[in-house]
Amino acid sequence: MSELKQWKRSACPYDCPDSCGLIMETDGKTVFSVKGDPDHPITKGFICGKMQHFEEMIHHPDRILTPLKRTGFKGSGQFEPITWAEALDEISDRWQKIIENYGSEAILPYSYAGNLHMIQNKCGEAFFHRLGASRLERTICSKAKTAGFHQIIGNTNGLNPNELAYSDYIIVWGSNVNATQLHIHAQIVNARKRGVPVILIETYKTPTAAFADEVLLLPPGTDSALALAMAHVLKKEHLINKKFVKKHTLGWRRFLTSLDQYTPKWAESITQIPAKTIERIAMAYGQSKSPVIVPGSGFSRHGNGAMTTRCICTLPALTGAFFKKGGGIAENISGGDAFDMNMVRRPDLLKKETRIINMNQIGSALCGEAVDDMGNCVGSLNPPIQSLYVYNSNPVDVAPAQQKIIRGLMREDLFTVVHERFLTDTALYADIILPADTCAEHYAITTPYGNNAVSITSPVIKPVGECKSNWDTFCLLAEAMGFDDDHFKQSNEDFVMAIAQSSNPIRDRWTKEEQSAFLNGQPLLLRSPDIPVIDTPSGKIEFYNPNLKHPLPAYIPNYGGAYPLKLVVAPSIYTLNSSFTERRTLTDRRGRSVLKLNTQDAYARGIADGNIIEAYNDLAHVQFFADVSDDVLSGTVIAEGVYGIEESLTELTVNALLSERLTDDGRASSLCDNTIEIKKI
Ligand SMILES: Nc1nc2c(c(=O)[nH]1)N[C@H]1C(S)=C(S)[C@@H](COP(=O)(O)OP(=O)(O)OC[C@H]3O[C@@H](n4cnc5c(=O)[nH]c(N)nc54)[C@H](O)[C@@H]3O)O[C@H]1N2
Ligand SMILES: Nc1nc2c(c(=O)[nH]1)N[C@H]1C(S)=C(S)[C@@H](COP(=O)(O)OP(=O)(O)OC[C@H]3O[C@@H](n4cnc5c(=O)[nH]c(N)nc54)[C@H](O)[C@@H]3O)O[C@H]1N2
Ligand code: SF4
Ligand SMILES: [Mo]
Repeated sequence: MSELKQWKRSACPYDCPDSCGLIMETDGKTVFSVKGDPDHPITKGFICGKMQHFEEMIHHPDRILTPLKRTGFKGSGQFEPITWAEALDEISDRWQKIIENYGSEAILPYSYAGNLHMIQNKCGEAFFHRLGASRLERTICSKAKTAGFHQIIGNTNGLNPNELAYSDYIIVWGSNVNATQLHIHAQIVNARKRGVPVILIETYKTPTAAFADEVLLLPPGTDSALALAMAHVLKKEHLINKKFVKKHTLGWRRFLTSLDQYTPKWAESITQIPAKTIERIAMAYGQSKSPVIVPGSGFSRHGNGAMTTRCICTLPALTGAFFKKGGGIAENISGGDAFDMNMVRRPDLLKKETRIINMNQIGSALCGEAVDDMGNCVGSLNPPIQSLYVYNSNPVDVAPAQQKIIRGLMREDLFTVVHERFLTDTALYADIILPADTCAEHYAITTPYGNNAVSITSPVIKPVGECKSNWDTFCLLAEAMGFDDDHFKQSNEDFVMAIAQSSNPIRDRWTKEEQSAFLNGQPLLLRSPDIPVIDTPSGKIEFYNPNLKHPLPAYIPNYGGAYPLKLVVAPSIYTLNSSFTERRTLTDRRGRSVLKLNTQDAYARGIADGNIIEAYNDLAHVQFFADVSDDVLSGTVIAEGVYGIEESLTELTVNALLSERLTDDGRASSLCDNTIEIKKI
């Protein structure tokens, strides 16, 4: 029996900084419509186009509703339904045999951020620690940016989107906020109405360019030259906040001395931005009271990504903008610190240090190769990976070196399990598929990475078909493997409440009323101090750091490569990585898979707008449609959006052209630092 229709709270589970609060109209069985939660302090009733019809995803006819077993060859997409009991038996039997023959490190989990909610995102780590499996280094996204922050400002908190209401100068540094940081974007639109200048620093004219007063395009990977030249101008024009620098930073004298070499003229030769423009922007930044930088992650997905982040951070450090209301960096704020993540991750269940495989090098790993940080083969993996368990991710479409990943997944001796909602390009290679649920079907804790509004949510409908959450699935797998730990015997609801009720100094700052409202499902902002606490080992911003390879922020070129065009991958406003591709209304609006290239580069190769072109490098040959314009600088090529193999012209997507090289620090992906050549076909 269905209940009467009513609106219930939920929270967006996607890998997006905002983690919006949602309300869903439901009768307990069906979700009829989805809106932004008007009482959520950041969402304020406003969500992106992707989530406005989330009910279409929940009740999509292509959703996987039962466990499936492969019947055809790997990749054929032929499966038959089986029961959960059969699936669990098969998985536990195969794993027991693999453990006997190769040891437990022959099993590898692969997950990222399909579901960002705290328990559903991290609960697999506890299970695989207990199993003694190889560990996955989860660094595909922005760990080089985190490492760069650590090198200079540590864990110092940044701004919430709402605080941009006090900013008087905004630099959006390599973020397509219009697509990826919706509530910051809304604040930027408001700020412009107040007359606040908005500067965008990008590799191409993204949709956000339409919302900026000035767009500075530079070749990918050159931002640190721009940042250092801006710092040079701040010094030359006496725009450094001496009081702040003396009191709150370390090594400022050495850093200021090093700036002499980084003149705007020098930076012009690297960034193609005229020296006069660099001077003007730096002065406007330095003369503002509360300038804010809104950084994206694209610039950090380069061989010099951590260093670039560090160089950008020098600007609010020199001006003292960090301590100004609405000033500093709109980043480094999250709800994560308010909970004990180890209650979910359970590092204590790891009985001995197990092998670590970097997720950006999954292709090599599946092909049995041990590789170094530059992705070069240095030997064989021992033991080889005999089983891969994928959840919350779609590596065939999102990870680099796509051809290698597919080759690895084709191995007859590899036992692959994929826990998914749809038959993704990765699930096609599974031996067993387990059906995954959605945020409407389970309990969750929301800990955003772009603001600090946290919430707990309950299911609004019963699970669709036989779908199960990640938590419930890992509990069943634990039982099938004979683990008797109480941890895996908690219900999803009890686990959420145990975490939500555990004491934590950040949540303890709430009043008693706030604490009980939170436990009753009210999304609430955490209280952060008015002035951020500089959270580095010295308690100061560290311009000089003798423990690093480069003790001072410096210009280090990115990796580049042998081919003439620099390839950047960027997000699409209509989809989110490979998620949302089941929704035809969104993919139709996104259109076909194109490479954006400059008019001169196209002309030199006899390419016209709309032509089919082949992009190639040492890794692969991939075809696209050409999108020719001056929105991109000559020498740069852009691939927006993650496309599926079915939508591609050559059974490969742009990820086949991306290398497995890791960044300078943070061991992150260098997805935006690859080179290609293009020809018309
Ligand atoms: N609609 C939508 N929303 C999303 C996503 C999505 O795919 N679609 N992805 C989600 C995820 S996983 C993440 S991590 C966040 C990311 O969101 P943000 O961290 O805000 O970053 P992006 O918008 O991905 O920024 C990438 C931008 O960096 C630029 N870029 C690349 N290299 C350089 C460089 O060297 N210098 C400069 N200045 N710019 C460079 C690219 O042109 C691109 O526009 O967004 C999330 N939200
Ligand atoms: N070409 C290109 N490549 C990219 C990027 C790009 O912009 N361009 N972006 C990069 C970035 S920044 C990132 S973070 C990565 C993201 O890589 P991923 O985190 O792998 O992101 P998605 O492609 O969204 O895949 C998530 C999958 O998880 C599934 N899923 C969702 N919820 C659940 C759940 O509760 N349980 C289970 N078991 N599964 C669930 C979804 O159906 C989906 O197939 O991609 C990277 N790769
Ligand atoms: S994808 Fe991002 S902007 Fe859209 S509803 Fe989810 S959290 Fe909000
Ligand atoms: Mo990401």
